[in-house]
Amino acid sequence: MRISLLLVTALSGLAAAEDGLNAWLRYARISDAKSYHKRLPSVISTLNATKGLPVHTAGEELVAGISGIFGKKISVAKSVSSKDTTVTVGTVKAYAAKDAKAAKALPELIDDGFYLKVSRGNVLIIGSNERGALYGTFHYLKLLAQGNTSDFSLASNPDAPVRWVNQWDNMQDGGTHGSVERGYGGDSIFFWDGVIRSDLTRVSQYGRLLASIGLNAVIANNVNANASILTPENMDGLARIADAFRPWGVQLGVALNFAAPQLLGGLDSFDPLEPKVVNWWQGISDNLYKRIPDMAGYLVKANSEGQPGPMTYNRTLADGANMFARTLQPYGGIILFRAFVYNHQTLNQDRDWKADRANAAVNYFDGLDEKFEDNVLVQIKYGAIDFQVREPVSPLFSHLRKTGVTIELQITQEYLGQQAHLVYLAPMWKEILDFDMRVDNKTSPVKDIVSGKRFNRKLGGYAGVVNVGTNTTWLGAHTAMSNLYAYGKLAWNPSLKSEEILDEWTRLTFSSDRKVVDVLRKISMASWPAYENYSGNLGIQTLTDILLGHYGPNPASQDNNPWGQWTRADADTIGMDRTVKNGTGNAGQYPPEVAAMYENIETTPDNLLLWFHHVPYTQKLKSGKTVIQHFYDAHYEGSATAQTFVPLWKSLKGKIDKERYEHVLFRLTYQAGHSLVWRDSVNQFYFNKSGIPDQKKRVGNHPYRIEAEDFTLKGYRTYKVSPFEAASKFHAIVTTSNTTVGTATTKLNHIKTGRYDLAINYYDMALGNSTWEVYVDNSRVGKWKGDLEYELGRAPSPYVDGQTATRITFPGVKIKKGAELKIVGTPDGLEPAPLDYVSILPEGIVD
Ligand code: GCW
Repeated sequence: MRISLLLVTALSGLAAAEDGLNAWLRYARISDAKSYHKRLPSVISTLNATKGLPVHTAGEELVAGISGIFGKKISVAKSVSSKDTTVTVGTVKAYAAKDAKAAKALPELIDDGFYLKVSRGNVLIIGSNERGALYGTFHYLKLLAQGNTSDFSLASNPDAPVRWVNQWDNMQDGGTHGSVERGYGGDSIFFWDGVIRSDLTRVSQYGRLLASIGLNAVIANNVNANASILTPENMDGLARIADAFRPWGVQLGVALNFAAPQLLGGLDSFDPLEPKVVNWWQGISDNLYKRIPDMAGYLVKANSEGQPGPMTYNRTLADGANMFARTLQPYGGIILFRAFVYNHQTLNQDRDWKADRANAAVNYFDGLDEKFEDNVLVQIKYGAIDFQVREPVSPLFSHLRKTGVTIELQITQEYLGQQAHLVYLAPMWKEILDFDMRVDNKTSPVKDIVSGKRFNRKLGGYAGVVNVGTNTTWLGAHTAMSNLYAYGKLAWNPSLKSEEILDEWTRLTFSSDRKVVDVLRKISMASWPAYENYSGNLGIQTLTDILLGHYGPNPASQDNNPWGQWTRADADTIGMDRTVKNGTGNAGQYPPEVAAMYENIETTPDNLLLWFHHVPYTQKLKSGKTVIQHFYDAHYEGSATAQTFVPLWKSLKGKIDKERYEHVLFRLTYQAGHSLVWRDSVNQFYFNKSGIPDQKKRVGNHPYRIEAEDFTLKGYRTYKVSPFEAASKFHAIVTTSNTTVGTATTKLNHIKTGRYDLAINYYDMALGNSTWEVYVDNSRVGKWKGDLEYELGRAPSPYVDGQTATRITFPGVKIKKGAELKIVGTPDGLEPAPLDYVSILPEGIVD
């Protein structure tokens, strides 16, 4: 009963406003809908459907889809006459029971695969299992939503069996990083106040989205796991989550805290070789499977970033993983054991030129390949360190041959703009998946290692850290959902092209209008290269604040701490020497052909130069530019590209519903401004460090700017910003107290009378909502509030820094020569209405 109620709510959301809840499953009415009716089936026949299981769901989804898209009411029929045009959905087994001969003639299907045939209104959707039948149904509905009713047939099988989602949801808000660790779309849809939410409507809706892109399991709780997930009450709650997912063919898995036997079980040890510990875990698995017979398995982060693990007892990682694996074997479950193992406390960059976090995974896992149980998969982040804007593929992919692996991708944009910047990630993932590791000098693309093909392994696949939240947009921004869509699509078929995935997503999410599709493609395909250009190029990593929110620029934070995301930048040189010859030896962890490429500076691609080599700023790249000039140019180019997103999006006005048009416009405008913050911070930082001027004389030279500290100040005072590069000329102004209204005035004697874009750079901290007003000759041009912390889900910061620096622009303001420009800042809470500078920009100039 509960399940069917959930279904009804999930489906009845279809007619709701365009708030993003239905993402790409809107089933929006197509133009000329009636003209399709005769080519559509008139009844639905579900074979052997059981309420609460995917074939039954497929029937309901067909009803909702065909009615939404075409306004045609059809229903699931008990019996079907030969006169009816019918869409038949079921499993191979059910189909064979009806028509053994026809079932024999089906093409080969592996688990989760489906066969789909459309022939003049008669449609056959046969899944290898229930889930496959639902996947085939979604495939058919996606075609219908794009107006495609043509006859065709297709057999589709997944490239890999494991296509999981990891959510980093905490049991309790205020835990590590709030409700969802590195989540930018609101609170957890699963947990609140230490327990599983009573209303799991959003979980069911999430299951629907995941099923529609072929994803088959979810770990709902954070890998930094709270042992309390395993209390009897929470196990009951987990069973409710599993119930909400089951109609969609999505299985539930659980992230475990290695020390739970001690933390929760009251044992005096969590040593994986101690019988009482093993028994304790067996009891947990038994109890979970009693409640969730189809549970997918476990996810474990051990001995990493303060998490407990087997090494606490001098046991190997394999000892740890196998302990869980054995408790799962009676039930057919699997364990994903993370390779993200490193010590974040002992690495020392001054003491040891050879210390290198990038070496950790191979060092820890070497020698263990033969040791893992068959149901252990090692889960490896795509790069050797941590979800940076560009990393070489993790060398560990080439070391494990017997042990199955999953590749961990991050859909939530932790280091990549936190959904406040549009960054379409499929092109980056494709580069990773297509990268040829040349194991044994043979073709070895990462995608074939992951799927199991390259080393003949049965198990393998994908784990995507998604981190949706209660926001109706799921991820915090409508456009960020193209990344979730692409993740599912690539996990099913990594050979799809980034552009084709995107176009399909756009048509389903926004509109099939040619212009809409073109514009989103232009913006999206340019977005990762742009972000790389303005946030960290040449393989230096995302130069973000790694100690605080991982969001805005702060290059200095990379170095001189044990986190190991070092740049080793000094006055003359920059980059990590990872060669075998003279550095950390990391290049040597790759198979010989790849190792040779990275060892040699001549053959290392420019985009990874500083990942593998330590060079002078004057080192010449293959392009002929020096490293430092490339930095300057790339930051200007990247941020210039981000400026183009705004007019491109504006060209779609009227073609997108108002709600989503405004939402996206707001973010793209913000991104354009913040990309300038990135550009100027990173460029100022390296100019300051190297002392080498920009050949094009842009860095540190901004003729349209007036520094706030150069205004006449009343109630405002000059403030030295830290890190220095987060402010133009290193200074900002703040109100003299948090109750004093500040006024900053200046005379615009240097400009000609005309129309200007008035750009104001200020800081919006998470400590209050200051108000600013700007006047030209005492007439008010605008007023705004510092409330971005509510508008954008990105990590909040209480500082005047690169995270909070932002820009607002008032376009086309009429200003007379000699006019008085006045800004009034009213502090709020602890936010002192900070201002950095004003730019008076002639038309067409952005600076
Ligand atoms: O990227 C880092 C994140 C942590 C995360 C960790 C991991 C879940 O900053 O928030 O913890 O990686 O992947 O375990």
